[in-house]
Amino acid sequence: MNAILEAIERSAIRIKQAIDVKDIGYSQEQNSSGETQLQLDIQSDLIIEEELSHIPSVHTIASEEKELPMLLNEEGHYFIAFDPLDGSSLVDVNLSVGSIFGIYEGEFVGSALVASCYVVYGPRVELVFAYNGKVKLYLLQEGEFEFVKEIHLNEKGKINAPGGTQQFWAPYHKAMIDSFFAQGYRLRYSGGMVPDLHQILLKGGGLFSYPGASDKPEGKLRQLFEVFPFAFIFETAGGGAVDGTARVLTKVTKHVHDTSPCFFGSQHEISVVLSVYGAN
Ligand code: FDP
Repeated sequence: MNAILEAIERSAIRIKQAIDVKDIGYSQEQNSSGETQLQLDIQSDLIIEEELSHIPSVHTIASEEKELPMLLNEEGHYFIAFDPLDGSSLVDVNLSVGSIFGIYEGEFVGSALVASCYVVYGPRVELVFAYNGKVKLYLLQEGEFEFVKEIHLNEKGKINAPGGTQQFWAPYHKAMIDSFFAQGYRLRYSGGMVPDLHQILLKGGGLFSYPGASDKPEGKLRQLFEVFPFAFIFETAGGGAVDGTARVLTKVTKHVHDTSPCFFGSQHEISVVLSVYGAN
Protein backbone atom coordinates (compact mmCIF):
# COMPACT_ATOMS: atom_id res chain seq x y z
CA MET A 1 0.00 0.00 0.00
CA ASN A 2 2.92 2.36 0.68
CA ALA A 3 4.09 2.03 -2.91
CA ILE A 4 0.61 2.94 -4.14
CA LEU A 5 0.43 5.98 -1.86
CA GLU A 6 3.85 7.12 -3.07
CA ALA A 7 2.75 6.72 -6.70
CA ILE A 8 -0.34 8.82 -5.95
CA GLU A 9 1.87 11.47 -4.33
CA ARG A 10 4.15 11.61 -7.36
CA SER A 11 1.12 11.84 -9.65
CA ALA A 12 -0.31 14.68 -7.57
CA ILE A 13 2.90 16.69 -7.80
CA ARG A 14 3.01 16.22 -11.59
CA ILE A 15 -0.69 17.08 -12.02
CA LYS A 16 -0.26 20.23 -9.93
CA GLN A 17 2.63 21.25 -12.19
CA ALA A 18 0.46 20.61 -15.26
CA ILE A 19 -2.37 22.72 -13.79
CA ASP A 20 0.04 25.55 -13.04
CA VAL A 21 1.72 25.73 -16.44
CA LYS A 22 -0.82 24.53 -18.99
CA ASP A 23 -2.88 26.65 -21.30
CA ILE A 24 -6.38 25.64 -20.33
CA GLY A 25 -8.93 23.87 -22.51
CA TYR A 26 -6.98 23.83 -25.75
CA SER A 27 -7.31 20.16 -26.62
CA GLN A 28 -6.56 19.47 -30.28
CA GLU A 29 -4.82 22.81 -30.66
CA GLN A 30 -1.12 23.28 -31.10
CA ASN A 31 1.24 24.96 -28.71
CA SER A 32 4.09 27.25 -29.74
CA SER A 33 6.37 24.30 -30.49
CA GLY A 34 3.77 22.75 -32.76
CA GLU A 35 2.83 19.91 -30.37
CA THR A 36 -0.77 18.95 -29.89
CA GLN A 37 -1.91 20.03 -26.45
CA LEU A 38 -3.73 17.55 -24.31
CA GLN A 39 -6.65 18.55 -22.16
CA LEU A 40 -5.66 18.64 -18.51
CA ASP A 41 -7.93 15.77 -17.52
CA ILE A 42 -6.47 13.53 -20.23
CA GLN A 43 -2.95 14.57 -19.29
CA SER A 44 -3.71 13.81 -15.61
CA ASP A 45 -5.06 10.39 -16.60
CA LEU A 46 -1.85 9.55 -18.45
CA ILE A 47 0.30 10.71 -15.53
CA ILE A 48 -1.55 8.45 -13.06
CA GLU A 49 -1.55 5.51 -15.46
CA GLU A 50 2.19 5.84 -15.89
CA GLU A 51 2.92 6.14 -12.15
CA LEU A 52 0.70 3.16 -11.24
CA SER A 53 2.12 1.02 -14.04
CA HIS A 54 5.42 0.87 -12.09
CA ILE A 55 3.75 -0.74 -9.05
CA PRO A 56 3.73 -4.57 -9.21
CA SER A 57 0.85 -4.93 -6.71
CA VAL A 58 -1.56 -3.09 -9.04
CA HIS A 59 -3.57 -5.57 -11.11
CA THR A 60 -6.03 -3.35 -12.99
CA ILE A 61 -6.87 0.33 -13.26
CA ALA A 62 -10.15 1.95 -14.24
CA SER A 63 -10.31 5.65 -14.98
CA GLU A 64 -13.10 8.14 -15.45
CA GLU A 65 -11.27 9.03 -18.68
CA LYS A 66 -11.15 5.45 -20.04
CA GLU A 67 -14.09 3.51 -21.41
CA LEU A 68 -12.84 0.17 -20.04
CA PRO A 69 -10.55 -1.05 -17.23
CA MET A 70 -6.92 -1.66 -18.16
CA LEU A 71 -4.93 -4.66 -16.94
CA LEU A 72 -1.47 -3.67 -15.68
CA ASN A 73 -0.09 -6.76 -13.98
CA GLU A 74 -1.58 -10.26 -13.74
CA GLU A 75 0.31 -10.89 -10.48
CA GLY A 76 -1.05 -7.82 -8.70
CA HIS A 77 -4.06 -7.84 -6.35
CA TYR A 78 -5.14 -4.20 -6.15
CA PHE A 79 -7.76 -2.77 -8.50
CA ILE A 80 -7.55 1.03 -8.56
CA ALA A 81 -10.37 3.23 -9.87
CA PHE A 82 -9.60 6.93 -10.21
CA ASP A 83 -11.00 10.20 -11.44
CA PRO A 84 -7.79 11.93 -12.54
CA LEU A 85 -9.10 15.51 -12.46
CA ASP A 86 -12.55 15.81 -10.97
CA GLY A 87 -14.31 19.10 -11.63
CA SER A 88 -11.85 19.94 -14.39
CA SER A 89 -14.19 22.58 -15.85
CA LEU A 90 -13.51 24.61 -12.67
CA VAL A 91 -9.85 25.08 -13.61
CA ASP A 92 -10.99 27.66 -16.18
CA VAL A 93 -12.47 29.80 -13.40
CA ASN A 94 -9.61 29.15 -10.97
CA LEU A 95 -11.57 27.15 -8.40
CA SER A 96 -10.18 24.08 -6.65
CA VAL A 97 -10.20 20.68 -8.35
CA GLY A 98 -9.08 17.22 -7.26
CA SER A 99 -8.05 13.65 -8.02
CA ILE A 100 -9.92 10.73 -6.42
CA PHE A 101 -8.67 7.15 -5.96
CA GLY A 102 -10.49 4.03 -4.77
CA ILE A 103 -8.21 1.09 -3.97
CA TYR A 104 -10.08 -2.22 -4.19
CA GLU A 105 -8.77 -5.69 -3.45
CA GLY A 106 -9.49 -8.38 -6.06
CA GLU A 107 -12.42 -6.70 -7.88
CA PHE A 108 -14.25 -3.44 -8.39
CA VAL A 109 -17.07 -3.77 -5.84
CA GLY A 110 -17.88 -1.42 -2.97
CA SER A 111 -17.31 -4.08 -0.30
CA ALA A 112 -13.79 -4.75 -1.65
CA LEU A 113 -12.53 -1.20 -0.99
CA VAL A 114 -9.52 -1.28 1.32
CA ALA A 115 -8.28 2.29 1.01
CA SER A 116 -9.28 5.61 -0.52
CA CYS A 117 -7.45 8.76 -1.30
CA TYR A 118 -8.10 12.17 -2.76
CA VAL A 119 -5.94 15.18 -3.57
CA VAL A 120 -7.19 18.78 -3.54
CA TYR A 121 -5.44 21.24 -5.84
CA GLY A 122 -6.33 24.58 -4.30
CA PRO A 123 -4.27 27.45 -2.97
CA ARG A 124 -2.45 24.54 -1.28
CA VAL A 125 -2.18 20.91 -2.33
CA GLU A 126 -3.57 18.54 0.28
CA LEU A 127 -3.95 14.78 0.26
CA VAL A 128 -6.38 12.73 2.34
CA PHE A 129 -5.79 9.00 2.76
CA ALA A 130 -8.14 6.56 4.48
CA TYR A 131 -6.69 3.18 5.41
CA ASN A 132 -6.69 0.82 8.39
CA GLY A 133 -9.47 2.67 10.21
CA LYS A 134 -7.84 6.11 10.01
CA VAL A 135 -8.29 9.16 7.77
CA LYS A 136 -5.11 11.19 7.55
CA LEU A 137 -4.54 14.67 6.11
CA TYR A 138 -1.23 15.54 4.43
CA LEU A 139 -0.02 18.90 3.09
CA LEU A 140 2.42 19.31 0.21
CA GLN A 141 5.37 21.37 1.39
CA GLU A 142 8.59 21.77 -0.57
CA GLY A 143 7.96 18.66 -2.65
CA GLU A 144 6.96 16.35 0.25
CA PHE A 145 3.59 15.39 1.65
CA GLU A 146 3.76 16.03 5.39
CA PHE A 147 1.29 14.55 7.86
CA VAL A 148 -0.93 17.23 9.39
CA LYS A 149 -3.61 15.44 11.44
CA GLU A 150 -6.26 12.77 11.56
CA ILE A 151 -9.75 13.71 10.39
CA HIS A 152 -12.82 12.94 12.53
CA LEU A 153 -16.34 14.10 11.80
CA ASN A 154 -18.52 15.55 14.54
CA GLU A 155 -21.91 13.94 15.18
CA LYS A 156 -23.60 16.94 13.52
CA GLY A 157 -22.32 19.72 11.29
CA LYS A 158 -23.34 23.12 9.92
CA ILE A 159 -22.75 22.89 6.16
CA ASN A 160 -25.33 22.05 3.51
CA ALA A 161 -23.97 21.34 -0.01
CA PRO A 162 -26.92 20.44 -2.24
CA GLY A 163 -26.00 19.19 -5.72
CA GLY A 164 -28.13 18.76 -8.82
CA THR A 165 -30.65 21.07 -10.42
CA GLN A 166 -33.41 22.18 -8.02
CA GLN A 167 -35.95 22.28 -10.85
CA PHE A 168 -35.70 18.47 -11.08
CA TRP A 169 -35.60 17.57 -7.38
CA ALA A 170 -38.34 15.48 -5.78
CA PRO A 171 -40.55 17.61 -3.48
CA TYR A 172 -39.47 15.67 -0.37
CA HIS A 173 -35.80 16.22 -1.25
CA LYS A 174 -36.39 19.97 -1.62
CA ALA A 175 -38.29 20.02 1.70
CA MET A 176 -35.37 18.24 3.42
CA ILE A 177 -32.76 20.64 1.99
CA ASP A 178 -34.93 23.65 2.97
CA SER A 179 -35.37 22.29 6.48
CA PHE A 180 -31.59 22.10 6.97
CA PHE A 181 -31.30 25.75 5.92
CA ALA A 182 -34.21 26.65 8.21
CA GLN A 183 -32.21 25.11 11.09
CA GLY A 184 -29.23 27.39 10.38
CA TYR A 185 -27.11 25.26 8.05
CA ARG A 186 -25.03 27.36 5.67
CA LEU A 187 -24.75 26.88 1.92
CA ARG A 188 -21.30 25.82 0.73
CA TYR A 189 -21.17 24.53 -2.85
CA SER A 190 -18.41 25.21 -5.36
CA GLY A 191 -19.46 22.57 -7.90
CA GLY A 192 -16.33 20.50 -7.31
CA MET A 193 -16.98 17.29 -5.43
CA VAL A 194 -13.47 17.14 -3.97
CA PRO A 195 -13.31 20.63 -2.42
CA ASP A 196 -16.98 20.50 -1.39
CA LEU A 197 -16.54 17.23 0.51
CA HIS A 198 -13.12 18.28 1.80
CA GLN A 199 -14.72 21.33 3.38
CA ILE A 200 -17.32 19.20 5.17
CA LEU A 201 -14.63 16.80 6.42
CA LEU A 202 -12.33 19.55 7.69
CA LYS A 203 -15.06 21.72 9.21
CA GLY A 204 -16.45 18.88 11.28
CA GLY A 205 -19.52 17.81 9.31
CA GLY A 206 -22.65 18.67 7.40
CA LEU A 207 -24.33 17.20 4.34
CA PHE A 208 -23.34 16.90 0.67
CA SER A 209 -26.10 15.53 -1.54
CA TYR A 210 -26.34 14.61 -5.18
CA PRO A 211 -29.78 12.99 -5.41
CA GLY A 212 -31.53 11.05 -8.10
CA ALA A 213 -33.85 13.56 -9.79
CA SER A 214 -36.25 13.62 -12.72
CA ASP A 215 -33.48 14.60 -15.17
CA LYS A 216 -30.96 12.09 -13.74
CA PRO A 217 -32.75 9.29 -11.84
CA GLU A 218 -29.43 7.61 -10.94
CA GLY A 219 -27.70 10.87 -10.03
CA LYS A 220 -24.55 12.11 -11.73
CA LEU A 221 -21.63 10.95 -9.65
CA ARG A 222 -19.88 7.74 -10.58
CA GLN A 223 -19.79 4.84 -8.17
CA LEU A 224 -16.28 3.47 -8.63
CA PHE A 225 -14.36 6.73 -9.06
CA GLU A 226 -16.29 9.20 -6.92
CA VAL A 227 -19.05 7.80 -4.72
CA PHE A 228 -17.40 4.68 -3.25
CA PRO A 229 -14.01 6.27 -2.47
CA PHE A 230 -15.66 9.18 -0.63
CA ALA A 231 -18.11 6.81 1.09
CA PHE A 232 -15.14 4.87 2.48
CA ILE A 233 -13.53 8.11 3.70
CA PHE A 234 -16.72 9.43 5.34
CA GLU A 235 -17.46 6.13 7.07
CA THR A 236 -13.87 5.83 8.29
CA ALA A 237 -14.03 9.41 9.62
CA GLY A 238 -17.12 8.53 11.68
CA GLY A 239 -19.82 9.75 9.30
CA GLY A 240 -21.93 7.98 6.70
CA ALA A 241 -22.66 7.67 3.00
CA VAL A 242 -26.01 6.47 1.66
CA ASP A 243 -27.99 6.47 -1.56
CA GLY A 244 -31.14 7.54 0.31
CA THR A 245 -32.14 4.21 1.79
CA ALA A 246 -28.94 2.13 2.06
CA ARG A 247 -25.16 2.41 2.46
CA VAL A 248 -23.73 3.21 -0.97
CA LEU A 249 -20.91 0.69 -0.45
CA THR A 250 -23.46 -2.14 -0.64
CA LYS A 251 -24.55 -1.13 -4.15
CA VAL A 252 -23.90 -3.49 -7.05
CA THR A 253 -21.87 -2.01 -9.92
CA LYS A 254 -22.79 -3.44 -13.31
CA HIS A 255 -20.65 -1.18 -15.44
CA VAL A 256 -17.51 0.76 -14.50
CA HIS A 257 -19.20 4.07 -15.28
CA ASP A 258 -22.43 3.44 -13.28
CA THR A 259 -23.64 6.40 -11.24
CA SER A 260 -25.58 6.52 -7.98
CA PRO A 261 -27.56 9.05 -5.98
CA CYS A 262 -25.42 9.88 -2.96
CA PHE A 263 -25.45 11.64 0.40
CA PHE A 264 -22.29 12.10 2.47
CA GLY A 265 -22.30 13.57 5.93
CA SER A 266 -22.00 13.25 9.63
CA GLN A 267 -24.24 10.84 11.54
CA HIS A 268 -27.05 13.27 12.31
CA GLU A 269 -27.57 14.49 8.75
CA ILE A 270 -27.34 10.96 7.33
CA SER A 271 -30.00 9.75 9.79
CA VAL A 272 -32.28 12.57 8.57
CA VAL A 273 -31.72 11.52 4.93
CA LEU A 274 -32.54 7.88 5.77
CA SER A 275 -35.76 8.82 7.54
CA VAL A 276 -36.90 11.24 4.79
CA TYR A 277 -36.09 8.86 1.94
CA GLY A 278 -37.33 5.77 3.82
CA ALA A 279 -40.70 7.45 4.22
CA ASN A 280 -40.99 8.35 0.52
P1 FDP B 1 -17.66 18.07 -13.07
O1 FDP B 1 -18.90 17.71 -13.85
O2 FDP B 1 -17.27 19.53 -13.19
O3 FDP B 1 -16.50 17.11 -13.33
O4 FDP B 1 -17.70 14.75 -11.30
C1 FDP B 1 -18.72 15.53 -11.58
C2 FDP B 1 -18.76 16.90 -10.92
O5 FDP B 1 -18.00 17.87 -11.51
C3 FDP B 1 -18.40 16.88 -9.40
O6 FDP B 1 -17.08 17.23 -9.12
C4 FDP B 1 -19.35 17.89 -8.83
O7 FDP B 1 -19.66 17.68 -7.47
C5 FDP B 1 -20.55 17.76 -9.69
O8 FDP B 1 -20.11 17.28 -10.96
C6 FDP B 1 -21.27 19.05 -9.86
O9 FDP B 1 -22.41 18.84 -10.61
P2 FDP B 1 -23.50 20.00 -10.81
O10 FDP B 1 -22.85 21.03 -11.67
O11 FDP B 1 -24.63 19.31 -11.50
O12 FDP B 1 -23.86 20.54 -9.45
